[in-house]
Amino acid sequence: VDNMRTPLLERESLTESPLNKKILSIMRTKKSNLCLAIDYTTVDEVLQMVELAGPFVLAIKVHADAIVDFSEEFTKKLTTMANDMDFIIFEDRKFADTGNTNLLQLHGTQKIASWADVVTVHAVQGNDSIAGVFRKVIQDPAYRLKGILLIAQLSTKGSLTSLNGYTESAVEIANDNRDVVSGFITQTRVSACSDLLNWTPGVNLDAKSDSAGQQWRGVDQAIEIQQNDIVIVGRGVTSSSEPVQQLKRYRQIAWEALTKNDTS
Ligand code: BMP
Repeated sequence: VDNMRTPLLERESLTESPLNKKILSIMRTKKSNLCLAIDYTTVDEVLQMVELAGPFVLAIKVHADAIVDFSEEFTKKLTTMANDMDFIIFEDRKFADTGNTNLLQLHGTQKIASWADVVTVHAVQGNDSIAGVFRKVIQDPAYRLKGILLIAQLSTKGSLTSLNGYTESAVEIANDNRDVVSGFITQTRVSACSDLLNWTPGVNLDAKSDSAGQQWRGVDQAIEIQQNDIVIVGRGVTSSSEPVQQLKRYRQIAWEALTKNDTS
């Protein structure tokens, strides 16, 4: 397999995106290309896991709307922990509406723009509902939000992102808005462009699927064969009785896979 990835150090100096510079720098410092998806439903459980995971991860991904006692207090604690433990806060909101509604939701009850570094956005709504709205927020120093990840491919069985042309159109939106789009959520690397990061969910070393459409594969497949940069792992860690052991395991395997041919 040809390595489509530029060495990390080179990418860090090449990228014009402050968010990607930060991500690549954290990756190299912590030797981690692991993002932990914490899909717990209470603030206490989420924060306890963040405390354990902080040292091992590049990013913590949450679904704010799945946390039943979500509050501003929670986001204050999370941002403090992110600053102290040097990780990126990733809210997996998957915005998918008109530009005006996206904006309302960014500033709505959860005030996502104020505490998340990066959010996911579906490509389905088209360029004009994405670019202007997110650019406006990202360029405003009053907000923490610094970039978006476009959903190029979903990991779920039967996902419509595999329909002809969908993924390619998502990549086109990213290429046209490089100051806003920091990368993709995808299964297979979708862009050779060195400053668009390819994040991949659907990774589990011990299971192949759940009973609700998720499809998992191993790190070799995700990083070496499919050439992604960052693995997103959820239940492989969060459902384990020994999460720290699993965090160390995923981090090591994913980092070795990423840096195998990296001489930087
Ligand atoms: P798990 O490894 O427990 O299945 O968690 C995967 C996480 O990644 C979930 O939070 C899910 O919402 C997210 N995700 C995914 O699984 N597939 C995608 O294509 C996109 C996602 O954001």
